[in-house]
Amino acid sequence: MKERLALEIKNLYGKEIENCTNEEIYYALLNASKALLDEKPVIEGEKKVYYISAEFLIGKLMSNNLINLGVYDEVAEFLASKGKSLAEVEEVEPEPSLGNGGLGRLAACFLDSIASLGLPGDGIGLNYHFGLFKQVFENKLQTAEKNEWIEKQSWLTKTDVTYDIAFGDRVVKSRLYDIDVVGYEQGKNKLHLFDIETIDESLVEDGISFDKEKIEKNLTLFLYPDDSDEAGNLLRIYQQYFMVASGARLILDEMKAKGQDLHKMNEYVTIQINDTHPTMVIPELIRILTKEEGFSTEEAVSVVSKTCAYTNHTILAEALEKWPLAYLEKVVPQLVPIIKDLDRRIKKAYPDPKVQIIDETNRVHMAHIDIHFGYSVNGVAAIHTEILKDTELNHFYKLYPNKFNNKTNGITFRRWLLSCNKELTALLQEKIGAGFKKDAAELEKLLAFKDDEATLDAIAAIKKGKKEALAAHIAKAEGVELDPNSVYDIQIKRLHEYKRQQMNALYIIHKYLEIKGGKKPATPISFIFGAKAAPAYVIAQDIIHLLLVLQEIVNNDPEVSPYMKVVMVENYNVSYAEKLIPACDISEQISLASKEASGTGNMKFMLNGAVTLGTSDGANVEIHGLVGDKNIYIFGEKSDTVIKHYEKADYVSKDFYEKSPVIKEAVDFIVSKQALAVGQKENLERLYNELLNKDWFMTLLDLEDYIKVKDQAFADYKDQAKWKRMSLVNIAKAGFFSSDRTIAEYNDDIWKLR
Ligand code: 26Q
Repeated sequence: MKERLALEIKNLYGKEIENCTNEEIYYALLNASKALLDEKPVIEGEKKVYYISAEFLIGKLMSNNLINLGVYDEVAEFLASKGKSLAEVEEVEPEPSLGNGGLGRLAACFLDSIASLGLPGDGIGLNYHFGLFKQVFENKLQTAEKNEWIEKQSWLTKTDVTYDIAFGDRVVKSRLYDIDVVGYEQGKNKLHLFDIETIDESLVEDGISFDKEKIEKNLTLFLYPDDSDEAGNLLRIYQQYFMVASGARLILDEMKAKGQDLHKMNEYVTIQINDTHPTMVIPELIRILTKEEGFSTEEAVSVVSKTCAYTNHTILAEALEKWPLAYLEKVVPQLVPIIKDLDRRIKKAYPDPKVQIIDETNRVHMAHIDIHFGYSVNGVAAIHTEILKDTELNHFYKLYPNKFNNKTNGITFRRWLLSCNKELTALLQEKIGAGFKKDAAELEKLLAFKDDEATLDAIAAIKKGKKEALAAHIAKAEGVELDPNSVYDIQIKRLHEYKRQQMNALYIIHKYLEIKGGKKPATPISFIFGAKAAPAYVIAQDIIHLLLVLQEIVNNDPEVSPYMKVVMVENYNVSYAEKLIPACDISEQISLASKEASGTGNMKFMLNGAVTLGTSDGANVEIHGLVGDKNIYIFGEKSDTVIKHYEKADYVSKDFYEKSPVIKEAVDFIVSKQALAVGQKENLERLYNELLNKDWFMTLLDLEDYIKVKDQAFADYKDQAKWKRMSLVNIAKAGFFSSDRTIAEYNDDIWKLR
C-alpha cells in the first residue's frame, strides 16, 4: 500500500509527499484504496441477501476501508514518517449524509457486518445528491442548507447499468452507482445506489427549497427528513418506487445472469425490507413476474412472499406509512390493481378491519402489505418486539405467530471502537489479546481487570485524552470552552419529543437555579447536545431554540459557568459522533418508555466506557440486564404503565406541574424574563404551553425521578474508583451489541444464506 500511495502521488502531482497538502494526499489515497478494493474478491454464495433501504448513513469511508483492508497502520506510519497525519488527511473527506438517524446508520453497520462475516449481501438505496440537510444555527434557530457531498473523485463508481422506470405520468431513466463494501479482512459486497440520469442540481434555490413538480430533475436531490407533517408529499412516493423498481430489476437481472430459476427465487434471494419505505418492492416484483415472466398471480404472490422479510423500527402510529390510494393511482397506477388484489385476498381471508391493507378511508397500510406478504416480521430490541406482539401488531401476531421474531440491533465495532477509539482498542489488545476484533464476546475477558488499578487508570486516562480532544474541537467549531475535568453528559440523536431532549433542558434549568441559589455540584458538568430536527416539526425547532437559549444564559453567567456549561453542537452527524462518543461519561437515553424501538447510540457509548442514564426502553433494557443495577442509572415509569396512561388517556401534565414546586420552577423559567431577554417569545411560549397543556410524551411524568437519579450519577462521579469500575464493566459487557452478532442471528433465523 505504501508503494501504491507513493506512486499515486508521484503520478498525480510529481512531487514529494512532504510537499503535498492534505487534500492532495487524500485524493491520492482514495485512488490507491480503490485500486486495492478492486483486487478484493466479490463474496459469492448460493443465496444472497439484498438489504433494501431508503437510507444508508455510511459516514466517511476512508478510515473504515483502510482498517478493513488491513492497511491502516501501514498508511498511518508511512504518512507520519513524512511528517503528515492520516487523521488530518481523513478530515478532507466529505461525509455522505444519506440517512436521518438510527435506521440509516443501522443499515450501514449491517452492510459492514454482512461483508465481515463473509456473507453475500448487497445494499440497495438511492444516491441523494444533497442527502439530509446541513444544519446551521441562526439567531438560536435551526436553518437548513443543502449538503454537497458528491465530488468528482469519490467512493462512488458509475456503472453502465440503466433502467427505464415508468410512473403514471412519466418515464425516467435510472442509473446505478456502486460503492464497494469491504469486510474486515474479507472479500467485498456492494452498496447499490440508484440515481436519475436527468438530475438538475441547479433546481435548488436558497436553503433546501426546490420545484417539487419537476420529478425528472429533482427525484434524488434530497432525502426526506423523518417527519410526519410532510409525509403526504408525492415526491416521497416517487422516490420509493424509483428505488424499488430499479432494485427489483437489478435483483432479477443478477439472478438471470447466474442462470437461476425465477420460479425458485426464494432459494437464491432474500430481500430484507428496512421499515416500510421499500414496501412497494412486493407488488412491483409480483407485477414483473406476472406481466413479463409468465407467472400466474398465485405463483408470483407465493414466491415473493417467501422472499421478502420486514423489519419494523417504530411503534409511533404517526410514523407508520399509510399512503392515500389516490396518490398511488397518480404515481404508480400499474401497482394499484396488484395492491387491490392483495387487499381482496386479505379481506376474503380475514374479516378483522384492523388487518386490512386498504382501510375504509382508502389509505394503503404499507406495513400490512409487508406482514401479510412477507415471511418474517422482526422488531429491533426485545422489549420492542414484545410490544409489537402484545399491542401494536397484536392482531397480526395472532394470525402469524411464527413470522414474528426479535433481532436486537447492533453496531459495527470496526467504526465504533477500532476506528473512533484507537487508543482504547490498543489497550484492550494489550490486556485481552486481539480476539475481540473478530469475536466481540471476548470483550468479557476485560472483567478479569475489574479491580486492577493500572487497567482502570489506563482506561480513565484514555477517556481524559478523548475529552481534551473533544474540548479542543468544540472550542474551534462552536466557540465554547469546555473543562475536560468536568463530567461530560451527552445527548446526541435526532430531535423528537419522545426522545425528550426537553426533559434534559428542564434538568439544566433546575441545576442552573440551584447553583444561583448557592448549591454547587461536586464536579463541574458539561451538558452536550447534538440533534437535527425535521424542518416542519415545529415543537422540535422550539426545543432546539430553548437549548441554544440555555447555552447563552448559562455559559455567560460568571456565577454559574465555572460549575456548568451547555453546548449544542451544530450539524451533528456521523463524523461528529465519532468524536463525541469516546469522550462521554454519561450517556443520556431518556426516551419515554415504550417509544424508542431500540436506540443504537446507547450501545456505542457503552462500548466506549460511558455509563448509561436511561429509562427502561429499547435496548437500554438489555444493557441493564447485562451490566446489572450497579453499573447503570435507570429511572422513570416502565412501559406497561406508560401504555396504560395512553389507553386510559389519564395523563395530565398540569397536575405534575402544580403539585411539584421543582417542576413548576423549571417549566416557568422557559417564559421567564431572563429567558425572553435572550430568546424568541413565540418559540418559548409555544413550548411552554405544549409542556403544560399537552406534553404528549409525558416529560413531566418522569422529571422528578430523572432529577433524583441524575443527581445521584453526578455525585457518584466524584467517587472515581467506583466510576472507573462501572466504565470498565460497560466496555466488557458491550460485546453482545456487535452487529456481527445481530447479522449472524438474521442469517440463522431469517436469511439462511449458508
Ligand atoms: C416516513 C415517511 C415520510 C418521510 C419520512 C419517513 C421516515 C424517515 C425515517 C420515517 C422514519 C424514519 C427513521 C426511523 C428511525 O431511524 N428509527 C430508528 O431506528 C433505529 C434502528 O432500528 C432504532 O434504534 C431507533 O429506536 C428508531 O427510532
